[in-house]
Amino acid sequence: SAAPTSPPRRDFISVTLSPEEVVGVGGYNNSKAWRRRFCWRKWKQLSRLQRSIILFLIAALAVCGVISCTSMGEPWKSLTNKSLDDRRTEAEIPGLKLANPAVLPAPQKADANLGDYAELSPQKPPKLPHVRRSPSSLQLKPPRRDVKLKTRHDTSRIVEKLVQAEKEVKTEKSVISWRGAVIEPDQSTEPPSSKIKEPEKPSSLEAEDQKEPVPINERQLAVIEAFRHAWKGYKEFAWGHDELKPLSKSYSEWFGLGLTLIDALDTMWILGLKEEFEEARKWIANDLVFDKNVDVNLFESTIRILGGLLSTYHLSGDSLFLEKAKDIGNRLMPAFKTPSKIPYSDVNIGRGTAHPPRWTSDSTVAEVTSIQLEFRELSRLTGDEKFQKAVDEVMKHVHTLSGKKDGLVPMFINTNSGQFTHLGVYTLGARADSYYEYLLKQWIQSGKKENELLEDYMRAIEGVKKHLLQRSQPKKLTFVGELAHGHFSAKMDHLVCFLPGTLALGAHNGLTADHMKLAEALVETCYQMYAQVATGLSPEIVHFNLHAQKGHKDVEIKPADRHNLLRPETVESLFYMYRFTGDKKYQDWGWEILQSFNKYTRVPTGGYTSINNVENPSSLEPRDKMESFFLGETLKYMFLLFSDDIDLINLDKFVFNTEAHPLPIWLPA
Ligand code: DMJ
Repeated sequence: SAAPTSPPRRDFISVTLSPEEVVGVGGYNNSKAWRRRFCWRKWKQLSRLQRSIILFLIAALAVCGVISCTSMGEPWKSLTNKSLDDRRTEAEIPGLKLANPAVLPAPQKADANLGDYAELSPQKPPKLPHVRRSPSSLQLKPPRRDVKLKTRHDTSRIVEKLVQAEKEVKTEKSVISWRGAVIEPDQSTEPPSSKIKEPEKPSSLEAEDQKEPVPINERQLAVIEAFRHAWKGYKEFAWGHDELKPLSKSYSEWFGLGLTLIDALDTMWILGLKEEFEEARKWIANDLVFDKNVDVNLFESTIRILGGLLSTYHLSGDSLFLEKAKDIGNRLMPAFKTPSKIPYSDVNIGRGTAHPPRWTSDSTVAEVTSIQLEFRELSRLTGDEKFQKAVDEVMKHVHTLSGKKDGLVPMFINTNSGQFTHLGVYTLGARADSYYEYLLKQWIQSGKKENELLEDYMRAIEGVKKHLLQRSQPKKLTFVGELAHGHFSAKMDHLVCFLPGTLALGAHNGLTADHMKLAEALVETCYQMYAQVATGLSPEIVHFNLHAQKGHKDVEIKPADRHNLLRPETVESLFYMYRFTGDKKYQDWGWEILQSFNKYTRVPTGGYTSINNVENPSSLEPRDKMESFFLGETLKYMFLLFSDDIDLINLDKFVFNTEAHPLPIWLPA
């Protein structure tokens, strides 16, 4: 206020300053004496009560000041300590600090909705009686900036560092095994939780290699030679591109993402091809870019690229591959933004947009139900639940859908309505095949607790037996045909030959023994699809004879189906059968097939080619294309089939995705 009167003596504070007292005649009077006098005069004018109140307020302010100074000091203190700690960690374990935090985000709290998944998946917070886990600050991977393929010797140096670090916190050591194939049962990794916890270590870092390596045999050497020959062509004429065209000595692009190179990474690791692996790794580090305006197929890029990167991360322990896996995983997520949450078939990974094929709003059933192993593993590794949530939702939805026939699913599903479409056609071949495979494999991946998956799998196999199983003439080969609107067709895709391997895997995991019997019968049929053909190579599709006719074999081939794309399914099943039975005939059958590939599909200047006519050895009509799965799957399964080392990708510790990329089985809670 500015009242010029003398202050009233009342019991409230009123400080009155006249302008003259503040600004003296002739301007602002700044002398100290004047100011002191002025203050003293004003103080005297106050009542005793007013003076006491002012003194009390000053005292109170002083006390508050002291208190707040003390508490503000704490954050400053901890901030300073933290940065000191950081510097110390870097100095003591050089490079180690960077590997994990740069790649793996801090674990996140689960969304409340994930509670819904408790029944579906074993998502209780894990008890870890035998997981040897160091504190998260020490869950460090070795630096991989200039990674080299590890020999046991190379490995041991990295391991020493880890062991040293872990010893300090009194935990037991982790050992990376050469080829990463060995994980002791009590060291395999644990399942995801609805509360997705801390990010996971790669399997290789938890492995303990205690055995002498099993020497590589002649047949395995032949596979290595075949791989090198294929790689030579790819390297020379298609390096960094999707597929080799070995005859025209050029390449073809599908997604423009170096598909063959990525698909082949873990094969090189398993085959022990150090140099090749290292140069491929360099390409991934320097040239693989996902920020591209390109449409990719969700399923194909998941099983080949995401799957390939994840398994290579597990085998090598190299965080580069996890980083890339995370990148592509995130870029694929827009596919799930549909009215039904059934994903679209295609995603533009640069723009972050997704769409169905131009002619329909349907997706393929096998495609939307065969991306789960990879996305679930990505969630487990990163601690980010969104990947698992998206794919689990698809499975839960498909589980409840009507339109199945005794567990057999139609081939299409609509992304708007979420309903099956084109009802009435049932096959275990193209567009449905890996739905069945992933039912079993997801159940195995998560520790055999997701009962809905198992139920769907068991029901489906009963459906196969009831509706699709027949025997051919004259050899009485058991085969899986198709059902179209009530009519049985004796047609079987080569793709169906994944089934014996899957059945055997189920039996190995405790399912009924007659699945194994069926597997034995079917794998023989698949072998006959090669053996009964002039080139010793199976066509893409066969028709079986249901009635004996003079001069006719069991297998008939239509002109449009005579091609062979170097597919893996039969060799894959032979591998499972040999692993579980030890019967050498499976190795011998695989050996015959390898020789046929070498005889009819090998291109002298490097690479192998698909052919159009398996029936005419003198007119093979090469298609001039080497599919990425020849290196990713076919040769890998060959090598594993010929191996007598059950720890070379131990099937109790790893589950193969549908592109032959091994992912760890999660440790039961
Ligand atoms: C691969 O991409 C996968 O095995 C897929 O499941 C089916 N087709 C090819 C191999 O034939």
